[in-house]
Amino acid sequence: MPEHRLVVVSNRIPTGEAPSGGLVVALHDALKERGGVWIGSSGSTAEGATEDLHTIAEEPYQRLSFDLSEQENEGYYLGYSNAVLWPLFHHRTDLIAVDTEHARIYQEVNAKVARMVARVVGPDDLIWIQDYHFLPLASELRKLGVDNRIGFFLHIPFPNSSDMPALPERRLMPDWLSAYDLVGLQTQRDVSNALDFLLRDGGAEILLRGRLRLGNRQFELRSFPIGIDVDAFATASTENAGAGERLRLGPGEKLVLGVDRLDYSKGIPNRVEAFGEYLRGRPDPEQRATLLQIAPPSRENVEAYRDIRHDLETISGRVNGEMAELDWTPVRYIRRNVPRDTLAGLYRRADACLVTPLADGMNLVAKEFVAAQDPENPGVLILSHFAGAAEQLDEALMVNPYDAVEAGKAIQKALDMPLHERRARHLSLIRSIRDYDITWWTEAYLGALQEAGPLRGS
Ligand code: ADQ
Repeated sequence: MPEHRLVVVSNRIPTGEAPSGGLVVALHDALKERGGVWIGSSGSTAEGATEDLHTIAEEPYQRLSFDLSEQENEGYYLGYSNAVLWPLFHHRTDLIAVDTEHARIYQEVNAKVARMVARVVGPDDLIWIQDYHFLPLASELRKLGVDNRIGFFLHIPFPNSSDMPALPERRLMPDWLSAYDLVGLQTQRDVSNALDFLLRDGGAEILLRGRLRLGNRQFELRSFPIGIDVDAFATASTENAGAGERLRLGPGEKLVLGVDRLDYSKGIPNRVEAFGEYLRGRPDPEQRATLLQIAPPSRENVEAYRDIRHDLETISGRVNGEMAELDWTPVRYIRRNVPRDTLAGLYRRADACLVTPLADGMNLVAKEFVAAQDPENPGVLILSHFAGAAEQLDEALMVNPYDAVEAGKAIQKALDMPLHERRARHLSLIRSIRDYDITWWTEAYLGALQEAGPLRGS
């Protein structure tokens, strides 16, 4: 089958020379190999933003950016994407800020981006739309007569049917989704939530093998758990194995690590609470452990994000006030980005990693931690049932992040775990992340998109 040119659309486009970060690197590799175009917002707002696309790079593939106006950014990005869709899709319907004006602007920006994308695509291009910012993009492209193969990948969970009624625009969702040829989700749980919604409320019917029909459209719904570049992370971790020395931990002191964007879905305050439980309950009060939580703020213009920061600072202060000694601060909290190489070295030094989201599409930190371990002396992954990664990584210590006592016991168990058990668990985890790495993800997805129906001209 001929390779079709790839057109990727994502909310933000990487602007640097050498893109970093799992998803960005994966898409970069796929585009580099096939040639193609990546379209996304520049991240800067311009007054009265036009529909011009700016060329950021031509080689090894084209990168095109567009600007949004202040008002578009407010309505489409902060308002609808991050204060309606994000909380809804992460089971936080209490945080949804419904605003009809924001919903209107979200649709309008999708229509505008569709016009820009339509100008760029050729008849045989494969179009791959990323994430919840662009749910209606294919339906807008179809209105413009674009009949190319169009795929969508949702990086965050698909809401269950008890949360969906909180979305005023839910009746539009079946048309948004069915305008794609392939809707990719992270997990089986997401597929079953999406099927439940589309069959019960959306009027869709099942054909064969994940294929659905809605009106005169046929489309596919499947899970493609996203992975990481395992070798790149493993190499970075050995090359930066000294990163942990800068922490100046005491002799025998254990390191427990948390790495997340500061987001209420990640369960960071619950985790500090669990660490406090562990400290209070540890059988040997002489045993010292430090929780290093790296959590750079994100989306600070959205109110719920300011609240989570306040919660985290309060609880960290409380645990430290209660437990710290003159020469030991049990919770260290860093509110900035750490270079990826340093991060890889810290993962390797850590005795345990706490990945305890309350809801998460996949969670790449869990996979990065596993990739960074020394197989001879690996650390232990403590993983929430609510991370998408839990479907694959069942040899992690699984916890309920709402139960601080249980999670505290899991920390104790991780720090006491004998070497043979750590090795056996690590071996199973690393096999799983190698089998489903980032190259598998891009190839499996694009292969399925290419086969999702006959392409014109092929
Ligand atoms: P995120 O919610 O951003 O992604 P995650 O999958 O954990 O969550 O990815 C975060 C990335 O940022 C990781 O590569 C991590 O190393 C990096 N990172 C986090 N904190 C950092 C710090 N302080 N300094 C440097 N790097 C840091 C969304 C979904 C996830 C899904 C991904 C990919 O919410 O569920 O796994 O997309 O599909």
